[in-house]
Amino acid sequence: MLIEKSDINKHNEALLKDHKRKFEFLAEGFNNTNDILQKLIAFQIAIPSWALGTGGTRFGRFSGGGEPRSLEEKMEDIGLLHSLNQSSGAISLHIPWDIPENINAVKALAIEHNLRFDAVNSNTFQDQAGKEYSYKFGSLQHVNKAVRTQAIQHNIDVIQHGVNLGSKSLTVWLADGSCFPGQLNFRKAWQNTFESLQEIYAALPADWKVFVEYKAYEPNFYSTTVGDWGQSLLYTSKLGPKAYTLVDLGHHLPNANIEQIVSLLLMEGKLGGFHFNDSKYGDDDLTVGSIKPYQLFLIFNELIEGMDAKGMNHAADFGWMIDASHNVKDPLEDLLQSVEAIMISYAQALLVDRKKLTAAQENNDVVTAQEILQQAFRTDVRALVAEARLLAGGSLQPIEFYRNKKIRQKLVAERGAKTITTGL
Ligand SMILES: [Mn+2]
Repeated sequence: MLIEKSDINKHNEALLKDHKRKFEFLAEGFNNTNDILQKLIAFQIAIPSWALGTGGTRFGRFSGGGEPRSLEEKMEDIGLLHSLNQSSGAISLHIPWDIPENINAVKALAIEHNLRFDAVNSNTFQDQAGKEYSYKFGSLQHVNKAVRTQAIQHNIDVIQHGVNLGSKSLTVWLADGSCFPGQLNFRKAWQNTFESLQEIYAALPADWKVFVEYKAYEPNFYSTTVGDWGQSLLYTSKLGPKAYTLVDLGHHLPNANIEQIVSLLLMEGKLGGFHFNDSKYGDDDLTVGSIKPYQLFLIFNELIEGMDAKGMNHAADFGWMIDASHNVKDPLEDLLQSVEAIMISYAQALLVDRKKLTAAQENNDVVTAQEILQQAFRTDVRALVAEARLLAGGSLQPIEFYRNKKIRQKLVAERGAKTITTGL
């Protein structure tokens, strides 16, 4: 469904006076407002193709209706989000759930919706139709070389799909691990996984990256073969310069200091990308910023500090992606909330007075250091983020627009109430 620009303008007009009042009040407090606005406009977050339908849990799935039935409809949904917030101009594909049937048509659709293809994701956590071997006991780590070969080939196929679309990176998340002590020889599992990753690495085009994602537990509950950032860093360091670690916020043990992990990976030049979500207990895949907004701000604070120290481009040098699942919310509304939360944290982190913070750190002035961070975090930057959206041609209030225009109802009418998103 294409959103008419004139509808967005009309919607914005009614909100403009109130918005301008809030924005001007806020902007008075900064001397680099334009610089911040330009950075916000440039910052794009990839939407994963698997987050557009209702995810559900192992206990059940409650469809919201009107869910996309094909890759093309998923792209239309992301195009819809992007036209509203102007910050969702990328898609991260999951293979084999989203294998394009007609490459040229899919590429044309991406251009129509102003989307680029971010990392492509392989899947060796499920058995695939028509494939000889099962991944029940792992894929790249498997004790049987034939299983490993099948999984390696799948990843190479995924790279080829990505090349066809113009993607530049592959994300490998492995469910590999063990559920019980004694099940696995850790050393052999590590070696098998490493050798498999080496073969995948060798198939990467020159200008590609591979992201090795880690996860503490689930679906395996005793050990995971890429279980934490240290293990991922070990793989990516040994693989070579095209290999990077990917941080998924939900993939840590409780209370892990993710901002410190991010800072050190960045320092080592091994941070490649992000999967944003939020969690209370584990890999909950909740709306970004819904549970721990301060943590998200602290992560962005380290990201900006580290990227600026290296002269990196905030928007272009990492893969910024959402990885979430929606059980009770409309997925599109949830994604609008997530993108907004990311932009708010990014904007707040841009407000941190770096010079003063460095001085406070050098003087061991703990109180001032904390005050500086909290000054930025407690600034309500929503009008700043909205102004960036407005300048880019988006909606001042995306969720309000979405509801006023009854977009979900229209999608249900178009696609049906009982649709199930491919892959879910
Ligand atoms: Mn992830």
